[in-house]
Amino acid sequence: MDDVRTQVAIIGAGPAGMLLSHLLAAEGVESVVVEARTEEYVGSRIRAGILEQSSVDLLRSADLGDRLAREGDQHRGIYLQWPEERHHLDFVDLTGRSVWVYGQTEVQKDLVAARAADGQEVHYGVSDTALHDLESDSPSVTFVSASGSPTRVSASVVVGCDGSFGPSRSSVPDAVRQSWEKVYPYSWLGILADVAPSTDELIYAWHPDGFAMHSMRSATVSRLYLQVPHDTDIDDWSDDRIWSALATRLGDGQDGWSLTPGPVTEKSVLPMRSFVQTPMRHGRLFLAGDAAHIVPPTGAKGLNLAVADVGLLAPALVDLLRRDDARLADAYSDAALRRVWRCTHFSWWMTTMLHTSGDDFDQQLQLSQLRWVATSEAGATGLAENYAGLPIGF
Ligand code: FAS
Ligand code: PHB
Repeated sequence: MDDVRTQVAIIGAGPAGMLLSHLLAAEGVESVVVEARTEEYVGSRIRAGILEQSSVDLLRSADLGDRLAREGDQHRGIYLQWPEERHHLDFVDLTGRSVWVYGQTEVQKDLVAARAADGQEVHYGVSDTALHDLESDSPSVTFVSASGSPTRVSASVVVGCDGSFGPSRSSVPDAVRQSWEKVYPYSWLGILADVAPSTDELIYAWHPDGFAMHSMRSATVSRLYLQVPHDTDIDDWSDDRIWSALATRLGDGQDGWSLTPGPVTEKSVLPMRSFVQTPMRHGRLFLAGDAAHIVPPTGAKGLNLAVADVGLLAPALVDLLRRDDARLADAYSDAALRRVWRCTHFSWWMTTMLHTSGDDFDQQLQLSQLRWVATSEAGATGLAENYAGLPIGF
């Protein structure tokens, strides 16, 4: 067994794990990151597209904002749409905060580059990851390295940043663990297309056929989504069928607006669920990001919640390990969960407001909600405040 000693053992090299290692290193706290996949695989996953103000502020404060400033696209707000109507919500006018289009793949690239420059130890391609002695002062993580070597990382703290299928969340004993889950009866069919966006800012569209969204990744790459039944087979959706449904639901031809189709370069079906597990700390194990919670992507909160968790956890671990001050660490779970539940509610609200269920009464309520949010400053401010992101530590 190869033995490694560090201060913080981080499981998962996604945005939560890599950002945590970066913030800890900036305060002189060492970590080792272990990751089941290859660096290339982790970096290639097409996921989140929107950074809220709080995430941008944190990345900038951590010297991770240079390329974001050059290549990110700052948006003032979004459009809400239903047949015959499209309304712009201006988050800056309503709350003074905005959002950025900057894909998770770009955030991951910036994190990987920063950690490499710093000489961060990341073990990619590991297997048989296991957590040990989490209720002692000397917890550890064991795994088999990509080269086949059984390895133990001994640390003062273990942080599970291993997403919704990693071993960390189940390492919290059943006796103290509580979880909530809601599975939605629909999924998102998402495409990437090599075509300039047909809109300047995101369009969230309610339509009797189902929800649709027009997002983007750059001036030449569009990202679009369709509500589909949750057991949808992607092979049933040709590119032509996808573009035709997007045109219908996004209002092609409405008020002179048209959707420009283009070559589809990636398509996938993303199931939608809400999941929260408490507590986000047990003994010397802390959870951050998808390891503790999952939100449907309608509120653009998944990545931003992971960033917010880490923004709370990093200073807590620095205080614990550098100053022997456990107050922030003891408060971490409750503090993180306040935002987790706020974002879980917002993501559920956006999802149930915009996705059709076939129930006519529900559809009347949805249209009434949309009209109220689009025309009432109070309603619009409520959406804007949640979408553009509450200050970290809310
Ligand atoms: P991640 O899942 O990114 O990272 C966890 C890492 O842990 C992974 O790399 C995994 O390989 C590793 N791991 C797991 N088990 C391990 C083990 N046993 N040993 C070692 N490593 C292990 N969010 C949005 O805001 N908008 C979106 O549009 C959106 N789309 C999404 C689409 C998909 C298909 C998915 C799955 C998620 C999407 N999300 C979206 C949410 C997503 O962005 C997450 O919130 C974000 O990746 C969270 O980051 P992490 O917590 O780091 O988890
Ligand atoms: C995306 O661009 O992938 C995206 C944007 C907003 C969302 C979800 C996904 O709510």
